Amino acid sequence: MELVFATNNAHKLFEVKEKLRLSNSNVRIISLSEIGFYDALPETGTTLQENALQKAQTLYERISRNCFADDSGLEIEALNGEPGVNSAHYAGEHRSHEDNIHLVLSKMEGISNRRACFKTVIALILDRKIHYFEGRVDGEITTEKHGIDGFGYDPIFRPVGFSQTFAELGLEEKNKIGHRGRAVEKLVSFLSN
Ligand code: ITT
Repeated sequence: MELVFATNNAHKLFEVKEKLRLSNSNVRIISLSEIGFYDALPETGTTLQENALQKAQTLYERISRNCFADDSGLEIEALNGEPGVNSAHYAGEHRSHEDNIHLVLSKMEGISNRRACFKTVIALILDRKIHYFEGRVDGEITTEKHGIDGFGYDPIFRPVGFSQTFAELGLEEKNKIGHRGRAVEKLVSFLSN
């Protein structure tokens, strides 16, 4: 089965492809560049679910093919759930991972409650019907960056039960326990039933 992935984030695309490869799934992911779709995918909703649906629906309306989108965010308890749905442009519209990390670390300076979680919502449009799949991983925000793998906030997020950040653990481990990996597992199990 072929599904177009409505994302402009190359890291997400790679993560999901790897997860499907290791799950021996028969789902083949088609990227936006493979179908020559270069337009922006708006995400103006106030929740991950709204944004995931908005991205998937924008694409579906244009190409009429089965597709899905992923909207993800980091929620930090001591910052009342920030950056949350604003994770991509927390430090401004220029969407710099470096600046976002810097802003989180400076807001967290001197705060001892460092609990946080990553959440993913996948919206799948299959034969015109909408389905949602969610994934979550709990952890904590480190006091400085560690590691070079991954993207976004990975260098400052240490999942519960590990002494390394996602950026140190690497993709295979992140995909086993992470928010996106868990949501993709649910998607795969839905599609195989
Ligand atoms: P698309 O909407 O094109 O898929 P995006 O980068 O805008 O790509 P999101 O809105 O879902 O994707 O993600 C918001 C931001 O949250 C993202 O830019 C990262 O900064 C952060 N983020 C999401 N997933 C992450 C992950 O697995 N690890 C670290 N940071 C992540």
